[in-house]
Amino acid sequence: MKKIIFSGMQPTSVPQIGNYLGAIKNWNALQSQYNSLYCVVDLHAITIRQDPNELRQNSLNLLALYIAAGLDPDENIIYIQSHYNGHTELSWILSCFAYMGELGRMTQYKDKSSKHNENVNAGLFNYPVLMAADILLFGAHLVPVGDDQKQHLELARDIAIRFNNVYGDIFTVPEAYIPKSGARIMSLANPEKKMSKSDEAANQISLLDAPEAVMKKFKRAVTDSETEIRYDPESKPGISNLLEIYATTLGISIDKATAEFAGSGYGHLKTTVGQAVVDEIINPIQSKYSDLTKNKDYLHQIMQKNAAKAKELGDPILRKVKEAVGFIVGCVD
Ligand code: ATP
Ligand code: LTN
Repeated sequence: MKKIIFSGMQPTSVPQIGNYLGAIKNWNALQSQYNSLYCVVDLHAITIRQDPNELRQNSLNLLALYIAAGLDPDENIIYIQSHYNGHTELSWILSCFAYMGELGRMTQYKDKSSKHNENVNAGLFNYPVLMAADILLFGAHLVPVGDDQKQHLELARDIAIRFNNVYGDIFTVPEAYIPKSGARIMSLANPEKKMSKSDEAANQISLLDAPEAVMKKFKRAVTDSETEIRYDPESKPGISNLLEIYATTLGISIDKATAEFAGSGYGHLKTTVGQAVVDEIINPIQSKYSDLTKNKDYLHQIMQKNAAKAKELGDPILRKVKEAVGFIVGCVD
């Protein structure tokens, strides 16, 4: 039996290259060795206010983008989180095993609540519990994510262990898979800040940006007042970010990438990295994406078929959890 992977992404906007290099690229690499579930986490997205029509469109587009970026929809369970109610059911149960103190310490909660201080809702606070439910519902062994999700993964593990200590071996304790390079791509305009898909367009490279726009953004990338190309995220965040994008895009080491640019100027670095991103990521994804989005029937079929597969996998675990905590199961359904 293959081990299980679960990962997901919020349909908050169009994914950016950080999402690709930190997460989707590894999903692609791991897909043949695992039974994988890749989810469009629309329930998580509403912790920040969303326009309903945009959310619907973004969710469908993200599903298409998963496929365009290389995930095989017949080999992986690619689906929409709200299409299977097991997520919310388990989330409630797990919220009774998560402490206010630990949830309050989550960096993402602190960041997002200060950014959206007009709407610090309980969903934002409980966000990591729903994420733990996503993972534990399927007995996932491995969770490939970027560096910013490490703390949430730790919490999911703690909740699983805490629950198992009370009720026996119900949950698989998941491991995070965080890549050595590409786990934290920084904004091109402000290399001290993580690149984010919900940030301003100028600060990120969206996977659907036109190739010319991508090149323009790379040419404008903030660097420093020196001339030497060297990997040192502390003192040279802009240059180091460009080297990291280049190395991860081509699947080479940072050392090799740095050696390639020995003696070059910053201008050459920027255009070479931009071109690599266009050739390796932007063009291949976009050429498949436009066909896929035209084929709504196909996408609907995938959503339907895969939500059913997720339910098949999740329901037996959910039932075990309900039995364990003392619910009356089996007499109604
Ligand atoms: P938002 O701006 O809506 O919070 P985001 O761009 O931060 O979005 P998420 O949907 O939160 O993206 O993350 C999806 C996946 O991409 C996660 O595994 C996350 O760790 C990874 N990821 C997000 N940003 C980066 C980044 N800058 N570098 C590497 N990985 C990233
Ligand atoms: N919180 C994640 C998205 C997410 C996720 C998950 C990732 C929701 N549920 C389960 C891995 C496993 C984020 O990237 N913001």
